[in-house]
Amino acid sequence: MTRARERLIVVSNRLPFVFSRSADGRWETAPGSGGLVSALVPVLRNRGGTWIGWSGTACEGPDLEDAVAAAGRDAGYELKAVPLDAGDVDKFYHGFSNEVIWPLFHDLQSLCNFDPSYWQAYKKVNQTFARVVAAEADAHDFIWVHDYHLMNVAAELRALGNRSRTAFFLHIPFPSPDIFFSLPWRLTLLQALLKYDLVGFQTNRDRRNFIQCARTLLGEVSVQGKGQVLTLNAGARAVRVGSFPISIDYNTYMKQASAPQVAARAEELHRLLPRRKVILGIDRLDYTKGIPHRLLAFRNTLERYPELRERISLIQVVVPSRVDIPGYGELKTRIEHLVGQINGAYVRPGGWVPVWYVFGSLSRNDLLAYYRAADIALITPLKDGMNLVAKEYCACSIEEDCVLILSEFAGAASQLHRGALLVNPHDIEGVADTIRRAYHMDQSERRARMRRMRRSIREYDIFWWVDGFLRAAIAKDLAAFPVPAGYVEDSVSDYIPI
Ligand code: GDG
Repeated sequence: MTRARERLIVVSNRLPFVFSRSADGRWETAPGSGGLVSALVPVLRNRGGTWIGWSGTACEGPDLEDAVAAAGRDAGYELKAVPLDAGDVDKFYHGFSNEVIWPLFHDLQSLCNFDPSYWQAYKKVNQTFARVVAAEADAHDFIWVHDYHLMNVAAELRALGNRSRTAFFLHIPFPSPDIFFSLPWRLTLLQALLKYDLVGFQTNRDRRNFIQCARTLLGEVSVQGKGQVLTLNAGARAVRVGSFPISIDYNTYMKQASAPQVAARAEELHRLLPRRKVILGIDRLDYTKGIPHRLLAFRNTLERYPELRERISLIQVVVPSRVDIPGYGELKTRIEHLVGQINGAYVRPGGWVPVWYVFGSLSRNDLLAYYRAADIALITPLKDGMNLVAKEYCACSIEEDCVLILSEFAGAASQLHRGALLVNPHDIEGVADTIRRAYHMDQSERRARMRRMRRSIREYDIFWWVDGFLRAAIAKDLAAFPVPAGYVEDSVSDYIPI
């Protein structure tokens, strides 16, 4: 049956819910976490459609299908689970996705494990996804595939004879040719990406890297256009390539952060930390987030600027993530060791504790309260596609009286460079000096900077992002997509304050 109206089919590695068996054998459903879920749930809730992804558990069965369908009914859009067995999950998810693509695309080549069996599993799982999508979609539907786990899906769909319009959005950075070329399957993967009708990146830098890789690997490539969306011609294929900086549901964050219970919790945090400025870091447990570097910078601040002792406290929230992947356990140990060292060296028994460390997920209310309570957000990833925490922090800073310290290597820097204090996360003393600068910044500068960032995030919110992406997929005239005001057009050197 063909539908008259194009339906939106979102495809991602995981469904936006986590399914687990309770002690009495029933399935329990909890909302998923992470940047992709935060960004897309409001979209499907608003527009309706279907979300296809893995349920997060290897035990499939009719009762799980019922639980998935019921979660979809409650959420207001359809959910469809892709069955994966434990072997698939191991080599595709833990292996190729998280031991090859994740480190490589974050410029951490030395952490890659290019095991050939990982690539085989990646191809097989992408094919499984494509089969589920092909069974669901007809030629009128619009298939929007997300992220680095599923770069081969369009190629597999085409091999199955599916002709729906397809688009891909990469939530993580795309590396420069020097880095990308170490991937043994670089040509196949690049050609697979070119099977999509539209490929979207977070920043112009990522898009430029992709175009340079295509030029070098394929030779005859030309690029037409100017602005946010370009056309890349490679042989007979014309593929749209765009930069679409992802954002947040600004109004909802702002409204929820204004709620009395959030304000009360934020005040309570301030009461617990009297007469000092609260510095906040919130990250998934991941080596790309630069948590140890940040702790070293905080320690350096206390060492070199003794007048700030007892005047600042760092709340570092680390959200458990990918705990089964080698290296993540060691990272946790390293972080906890550093926290222990700093607190051991500087704590005032019965009084000031320099680092408040939380390992766990915060409730939504607490997350908003932490954002509201923090005088300074210290967001210093070594590399990040965008970093939504930075945008959420600004949206929740209702009094506009706080400072964002942001890594130059977060995609968010290309939008927030005029309001945030940008830092190189590897430069421990530079970050320490910036913490001091943020501490002493006067109120009028704090307000002016925060207002500028909030205005930009309000204007370019998640609905702008979705709308722009979907329009770019269907628009005839790409000249209607100028680079948004305030965005850095091209290279990182345009906004690094050298
Ligand atoms: C990937 C890319 C890109 C965090 N702690 C808690 C919590 N969170 C939520 C935040 C935010 C999300 O998780 C994290 O998003 P990020 O963007 O910061 O990072 P990744 O998960 O690495 O996301 C990233 C993103 O995709 C979107 O494209 O920006 O670059 O790596 O929304 O609020 N939520 C709750 N409790 C917590 O403790 N409830």
